[in-house]
Amino acid sequence: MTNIFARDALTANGWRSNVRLSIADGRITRLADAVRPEAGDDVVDTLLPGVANLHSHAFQRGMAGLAEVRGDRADSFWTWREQMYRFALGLGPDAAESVAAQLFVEMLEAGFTRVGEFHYLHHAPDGRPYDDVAEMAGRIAAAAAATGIGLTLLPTFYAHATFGGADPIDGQRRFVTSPDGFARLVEASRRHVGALDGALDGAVVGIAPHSLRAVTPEELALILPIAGDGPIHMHAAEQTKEVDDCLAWSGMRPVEWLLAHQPLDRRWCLIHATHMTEDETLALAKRGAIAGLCPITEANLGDGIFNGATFLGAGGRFGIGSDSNILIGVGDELRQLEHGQRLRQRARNVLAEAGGSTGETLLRGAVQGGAQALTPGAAAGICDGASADLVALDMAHPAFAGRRRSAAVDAWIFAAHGGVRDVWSRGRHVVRGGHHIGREAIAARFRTEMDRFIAA
Ligand code: NGQ
Ligand code: ZN
Repeated sequence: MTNIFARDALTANGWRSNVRLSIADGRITRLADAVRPEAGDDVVDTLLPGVANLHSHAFQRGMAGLAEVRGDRADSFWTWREQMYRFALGLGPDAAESVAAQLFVEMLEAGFTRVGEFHYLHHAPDGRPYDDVAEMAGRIAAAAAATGIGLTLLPTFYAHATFGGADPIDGQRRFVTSPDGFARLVEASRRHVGALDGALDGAVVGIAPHSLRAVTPEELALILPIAGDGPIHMHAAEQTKEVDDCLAWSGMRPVEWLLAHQPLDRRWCLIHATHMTEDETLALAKRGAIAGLCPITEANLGDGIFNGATFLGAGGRFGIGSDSNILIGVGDELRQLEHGQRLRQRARNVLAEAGGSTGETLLRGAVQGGAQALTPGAAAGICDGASADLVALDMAHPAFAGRRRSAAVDAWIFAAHGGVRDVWSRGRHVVRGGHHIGREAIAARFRTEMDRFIAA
């Protein structure tokens, strides 16, 4: 049993002062406010809900910063993807696990308490399944268990190079399964996650049909039932070329096609949804699916800017993900999201409600949307019965001088690097004084694996 006392806490019902949380079995069992701390309490200043990072390809953290050299052709998302495939082809299970563990430490230190791992690096480098078909998924689960981050594993179905069922290219050989093979893979992934039940309590397994590029409508129909009641995540409309190719294939744009053929209800999360018409934007907002925005990656890959003002204005729900994992930060993602809107509209405070703090609006939105996308049906934020996923700001940081409550959140997002002091994931106190408790050993192992891999 842990008890946390906070001077200010952003609860699911707004800011409260002198809050005392009782935590048992990873959940908040009691929330009282206007009380005093008791002996043995962990006392913090400003307590925020942890954020779910709804979209990650963990292995890509291993190539962060290695694709920033201009090539001899015009560089684009598509040339980056060739480099990424080359990196992916050589990464074995031990190296992949060390990258994932390092990444999850960085996520926790940033205030992400759960990760949605959109996992498609399934097979051995030669393209053959490992003896254990979910070997690589098992490594993701092991990294999550070792670091204490909450896990929503989204095994990915990937079968084609582009629209219309084209054969996959050789660089995609580690990703490809048949629908039957995918069913076995999901089953085996569930077993891995279940075997780590003590360390991975609250883990969720959903599915991720990769994109309309990589999955035919017939395959989509076959694999959706495998999700059970887990979440369904899919990339859509990230690049304009993808929109053009989809139009050429079907006469419809990717989100338009999905709106016409799938419910896109609260179980769904569309990753990126960058290029939508006004009609698509309004329709998606109305259906209740999450727009899984990955602002730093979308900027880094030159994808484009999501129409946030229209989508949020229509009641659309969003969450944030770090996708390529080029840089890990809760504040950084939310700042990039809002700054993109400002550059697009040449205006300020675009995504806030009138009179509301932009940072707080974005943080609350990302907490709610992230929970819907990764832990369907569970309570989100700081409230009775919710998972104890909590972040305490480092109020001694100069960025917070004289700031409290929403002003502290705005300072965290817009005016600081770092700023997190403590993090609890499912009640486990894994970040203390800004450092993850396993940071040194995990970073040492990551360095060894990367030195070996890059030299090879
Ligand atoms: C991914 N990344 O799944 O990692 C993709 C590239 C693909 C982004 N879309 C791979 N940002 O599209 O086949
Ligand atoms: Zn992605």
